[in-house]
Amino acid sequence: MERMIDSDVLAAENEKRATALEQDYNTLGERLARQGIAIDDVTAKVAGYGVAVPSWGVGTGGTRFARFPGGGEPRGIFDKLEDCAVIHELTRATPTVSLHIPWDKVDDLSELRQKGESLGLGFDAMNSNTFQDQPGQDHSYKYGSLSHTDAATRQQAIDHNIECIEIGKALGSKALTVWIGDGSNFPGQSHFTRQFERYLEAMKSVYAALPDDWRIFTEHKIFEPAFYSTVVQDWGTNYLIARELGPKAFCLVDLGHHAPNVNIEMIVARLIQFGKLGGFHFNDSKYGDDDLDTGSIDPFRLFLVFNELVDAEGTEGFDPAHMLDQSHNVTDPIESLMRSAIEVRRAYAQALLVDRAALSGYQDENDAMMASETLKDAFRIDVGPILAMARRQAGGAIDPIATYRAAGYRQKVAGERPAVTGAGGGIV
Ligand code: LRH
Ligand code: MN
Ligand code: MN
Repeated sequence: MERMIDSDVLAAENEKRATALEQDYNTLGERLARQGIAIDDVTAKVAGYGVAVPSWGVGTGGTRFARFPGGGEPRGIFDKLEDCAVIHELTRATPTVSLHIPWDKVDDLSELRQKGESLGLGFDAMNSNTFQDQPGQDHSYKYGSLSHTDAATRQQAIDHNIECIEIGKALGSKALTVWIGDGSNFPGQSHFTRQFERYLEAMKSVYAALPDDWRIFTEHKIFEPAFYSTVVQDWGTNYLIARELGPKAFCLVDLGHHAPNVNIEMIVARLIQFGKLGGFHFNDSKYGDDDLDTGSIDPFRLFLVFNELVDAEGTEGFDPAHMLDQSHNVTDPIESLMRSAIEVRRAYAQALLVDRAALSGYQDENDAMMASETLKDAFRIDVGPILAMARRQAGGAIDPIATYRAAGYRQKVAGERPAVTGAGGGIV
């Protein structure tokens, strides 16, 4: 197994923090035991929870307005995989990577698969890209892709999605995520129904190319890049798509793709109830599709989403894919992704601590105060020692960010990888 972080540095950093962690873990264990919870059971569940890292997240992405590259930006997919491996080595929470085609240029698929194996990484859902034009492509997506009025443009978008499935097959992926930017900017520009019909028809061709053991995830987003109407704008449309397409089609919820204050946890519950929750793109936002670190703005909302997921654990066919989707300018992307991976695990751990029997009793008795307090009681527990212990027991870092800095990884790769310029727009 290739290792990116020096094991001596990792051991020394863990050594510094081991005694304090033991003490904090034992104290928390005593507290949870009084509630009838065995801390080691929670730690084991947390240790088994993984979230995929987006390959596009390890570059200094930035916003749609500008990129301000940092040192040691990955030059291609192999460098990106190494950066993803750092995240997993230290957090032990990110065993898979989600690729984006053609942002990730892949010439030799078996070499890439082997590289993943040697780093201990697998490949999660493939992401297609028909929201940008690529150099040399025959038809422009300026007026849409899978829903374009022109059949040849739609076919080009279909072919691209099928190519993503083919690449994914060679890498061991089992899902395709489709997000399109199609929509309109002015009232009257597009016929809502005919446009959606074209989209559905095109998606049926993509669906037909899915292997039996694959799933297809469609991702809704309220607006942007289209500012008047968007073809797949909300979970309702998304649900219709999943139903129209068939049993391998599911809805993907990107937390940043909703209007402010929308009750996302309730959307999650609805999709679970009707068997169509496919997965998540975790991130956080204040205003729109901000792609900020998960849990950095509203950790309570993230906890409420996980509360629904834990509530549904064990439901037949319930197996949502968990992925991060973030990209920003002002932090080291590896640090931000580690923080997000830690935060999703934190929300999961807190949700595991909810007294579900008490909660459902209070719900049945219409005791709004105690029901709400039952949830908040779990949210208020500092589960940090559980997260740190899960990492340490799996060979990761008690403090991933401090260890990453001590290892000097960014400085090392900055010396090896040529600097890139900040010109050009960021990703959407
Ligand atoms: C669209 C989106 C989608 C893309 C990614 C780069 O805003 O969330 O998931 O594939 O960003
Ligand atoms: Mn997304
Ligand atoms: Mn997005």
